[in-house]
Amino acid sequence: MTNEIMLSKLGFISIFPEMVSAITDWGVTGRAVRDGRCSIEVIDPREFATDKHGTVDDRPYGGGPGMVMTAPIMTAAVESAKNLLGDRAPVIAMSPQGQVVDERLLTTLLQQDSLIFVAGRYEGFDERFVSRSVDIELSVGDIVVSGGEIPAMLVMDSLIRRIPGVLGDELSAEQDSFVDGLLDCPHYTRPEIFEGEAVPSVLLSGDHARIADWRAAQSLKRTLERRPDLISEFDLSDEQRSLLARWEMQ
Ligand code: 9D3
Repeated sequence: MTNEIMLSKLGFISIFPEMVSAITDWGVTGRAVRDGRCSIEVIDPREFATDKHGTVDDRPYGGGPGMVMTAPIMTAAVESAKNLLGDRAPVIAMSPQGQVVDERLLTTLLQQDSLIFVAGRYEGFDERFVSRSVDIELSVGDIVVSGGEIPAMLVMDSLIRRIPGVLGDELSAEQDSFVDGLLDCPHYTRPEIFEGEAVPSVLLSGDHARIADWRAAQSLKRTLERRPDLISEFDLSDEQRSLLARWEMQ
């Protein structure tokens, strides 16, 4: 990112706060946290419950199945997160009713210095909490999961890996699928022949220009075949356009 402000502080509000270890303890995101490239404040709404059982939910007005996370408790949890992360930190509630996340949205979220993620359980949040305290509702797509924690951590993972310096030796985040709008090319490693199937010879040629061309063509071909919805003529280069035109003739 060439922007002035860069994301470095995250909040994670959840009644299952230990789930955040999936991010903080493993891999690229774990290293980012250990190296101080980002920090994660974890808040359990149960801390703000007023009864001895730590109740955070209640029965829905109008009846029906399931429970609803209460507005007073979720509001207190967000206030607490804002005390830790700053008043202007956008609040993102994970919800099946939200906007479906993509890299374009992540690019705008990366330009905030702090973000607060709210994960729900049960049927969801009291709508008055959503309308008063939530800036963005995010979904991870048309799939039903058991709560907002894994969706929130999916988005947090994707954000953290795009913080400058987080990806070291690994492929740069700029080259990743979807950031340039195309699927990745196929990859091969040893052995050179596996069950009679050889590695494409171009990859053994040592001709780096030809290899780069082959990979770019494979990316474009696979995207055309598997995810034509990702191809917008706007951001194709002249070379890509002529490759596409050639394939469309065949
Ligand atoms: C009965 C209707 N269901 C709503 C589609 C109930 C329901 C299912 C799953 C209520 C909450 C949930 C929990 N899901 C999330 O919190 C969630 C989610 C998801 O299920 N799919 C995609 N993105 C997300 S973000 C948060």
